[in-house]
Amino acid sequence: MLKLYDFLLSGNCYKVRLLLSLLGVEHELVAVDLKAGEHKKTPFLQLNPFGQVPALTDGDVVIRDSQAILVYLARRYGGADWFPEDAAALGNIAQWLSTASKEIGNTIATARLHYLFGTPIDVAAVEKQSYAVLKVIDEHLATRQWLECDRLTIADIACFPYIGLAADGKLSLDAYPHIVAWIDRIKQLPGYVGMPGL
Ligand SMILES: N[C@@H](CCC(=O)N[C@@H](CS)C(=O)NCC(=O)O)C(=O)O
Repeated sequence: MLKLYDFLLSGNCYKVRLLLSLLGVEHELVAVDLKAGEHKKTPFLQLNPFGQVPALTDGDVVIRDSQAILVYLARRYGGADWFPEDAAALGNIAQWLSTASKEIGNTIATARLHYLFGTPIDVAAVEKQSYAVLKVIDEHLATRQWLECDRLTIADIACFPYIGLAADGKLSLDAYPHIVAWIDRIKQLPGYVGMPGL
């Protein structure tokens, strides 16, 4: 059985739970006790030597990193629409996987880490950077329903959680109506599941 090594409050774990649910893939959730430092010890380090959740096992396949897991699940269990073969479409989707990891991870997700888990940050700087990222994404979504390919892909699933959880980082989405509409569209999807804060 496919196993997701998971932490309930992690947006990176949640994006994998969301795709699994949208695809209807049977799986087992294995809770990793981050408070107890379980992710920094063996046996978890054998799954991800970087000591971070999520990690996924599917038979002999072991994948770490939420974006990489989305790629695997899309190709293994989703139709071609989730992560197409076409070179331009692949590149267009991959740019958002990268954006989820860096531009969103270092800003909007970091603000949330600060307010929920007490991680020290330069609040004013992170806030400014977060709104700059949200502005770019809102402008991108002004002329389209989904981030790429005129349909839901793993680009949307990768970027959605921390943007949807912006309020946890005391960030307002009021100035970004296209993002708000995109969040609503995702929440209407058959098979959608939420998490605390969403
Ligand atoms: N790029 C990785 C980042 C994973 C990540 O930051 N995981 C966090 C939870 S959201 C974690 O395990 N933090 C604990 C730590 O780094 O010690 C991904 O997308 O999966």
